[in-house]
Amino acid sequence: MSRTPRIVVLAGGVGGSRFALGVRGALHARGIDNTAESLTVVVNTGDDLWLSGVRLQPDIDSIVYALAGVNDTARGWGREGDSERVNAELQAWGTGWPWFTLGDLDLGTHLARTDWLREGLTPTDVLERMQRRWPLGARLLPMTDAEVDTIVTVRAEDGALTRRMHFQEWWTRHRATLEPVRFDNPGIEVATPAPGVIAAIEDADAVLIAPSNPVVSIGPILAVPGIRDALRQTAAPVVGVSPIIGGRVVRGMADVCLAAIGVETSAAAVAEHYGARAAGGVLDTWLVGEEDAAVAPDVEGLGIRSVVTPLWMTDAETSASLAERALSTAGV
Ligand code: FO1
Repeated sequence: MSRTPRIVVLAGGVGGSRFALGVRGALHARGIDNTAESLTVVVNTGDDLWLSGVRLQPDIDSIVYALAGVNDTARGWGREGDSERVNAELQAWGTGWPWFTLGDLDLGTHLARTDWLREGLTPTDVLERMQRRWPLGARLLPMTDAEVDTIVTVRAEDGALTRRMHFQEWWTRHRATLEPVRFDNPGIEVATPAPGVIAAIEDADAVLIAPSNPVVSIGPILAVPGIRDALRQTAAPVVGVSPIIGGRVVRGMADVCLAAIGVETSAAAVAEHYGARAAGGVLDTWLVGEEDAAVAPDVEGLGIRSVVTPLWMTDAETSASLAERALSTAGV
């Protein structure tokens, strides 16, 4: 391909940021300098929440901080070298959640975002402003400008399905130990894709689905009306990367989420969940780990091309190699 390729990545938090870094690295390695013109990342906003009067967008912030090189790599969220003085004061006032930490630098982001939202800017405008401070080498778009925060229904001890809580409470307070029965994004059925999302998918040379949580990260993106149809209709190949390696989740608690929707924790089962584009799903190709080579024929049996390749993203180099494999698999 002689002109700069147009790549769209659908992404959630940690897996999404590592993969986005990898794609940016792979494009750099190909001699593409202005990767922001080449790479669009459509980010999950289902993890978003209001807390202590500010709007948090955890997946957006994880990807912004990672691409800006200011993320806390050990913890996997928030800013590197952050302090927690304001958080301690908020706790003393009894606001916020005692199990949820808002770092001082991170709070600066939430305050700026909330200020801009109050001025009338949309989440897309806010994200565009954030990218003026830190050139990220990618164009980031929220999946939608609507507030569609994920609500988890858990099985109460007496078996009744009565307890509902915000995803972040289930995830960070309960560490996904309460059995989830369903995940909902109230209002998503009437949400619209953020400006630029559909055009990016339509005009793409390749669409890549990051190895993010299929249920609570990629799930909400695909649930925004119009996005699934755009993926089905684009001329670009759609290549997904398995978040399951060796039959296990790489990080997070995706296995619990998958079980709740009746999907086994295996590379083949997640491929089946996304489905073959030829059969009304969203995938043309599925990258599976070498550890999962045995399930490759099952994936092929679903009508999805299966490519066995190393999937571990342990550093910038391995992330870029994986991204390069996804790009070359897509014929880009
Ligand atoms: N995760 C935690 O496990 N504990 C926290 O206190 C916490 C705070 C936090 C604050 C801002 C932010 O953007 C993310 C934060 N996370 C925290 C991560 C987040 O809960 C999840 O890991 C993601 O939403 C899942 O992708």
